[in-house]
Amino acid sequence: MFLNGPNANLYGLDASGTYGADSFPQIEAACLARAEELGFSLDFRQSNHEGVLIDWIQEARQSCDGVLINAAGLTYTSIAILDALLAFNGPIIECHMSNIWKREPFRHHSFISKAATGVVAGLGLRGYLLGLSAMSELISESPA
Ligand code: DHK
Repeated sequence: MFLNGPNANLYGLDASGTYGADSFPQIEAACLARAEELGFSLDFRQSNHEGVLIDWIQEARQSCDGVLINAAGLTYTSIAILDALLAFNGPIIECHMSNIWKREPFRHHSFISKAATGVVAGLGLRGYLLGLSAMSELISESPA
């Protein structure tokens, strides 16, 4: 499962270019294509609502081998998302399109990193695709 948080649906529409030129549907299509190449099924979702993201992380406990998550602005505020991720038993990759440590200080501390197996940031869509490749390897290395 690949979860995207608030405002991720606006990627590509931001005049500053912080999140790259690709639109959210293009990012989704590229991720689904990469997952197909890697040979696993991908459930790619976006919500602007914290509780919905938490429900989806809980759902992943039953149905998914791994979780990739860009919690967007909730990265810096949501202990509830951290707790949901801590209850997930499998690899978790935290993704950010931008290099959050190069940005404003309030983006420098992620609450959810404590639950993450690894973090990819600053590489735009390329980072999402790298995250999928890493997830494929982590899942195949996990004990059955
Ligand atoms: C996305 C957001 O929407 C921001 O709130 C985060 C993250 C960074 C990203 O780089 O993908 O600060």
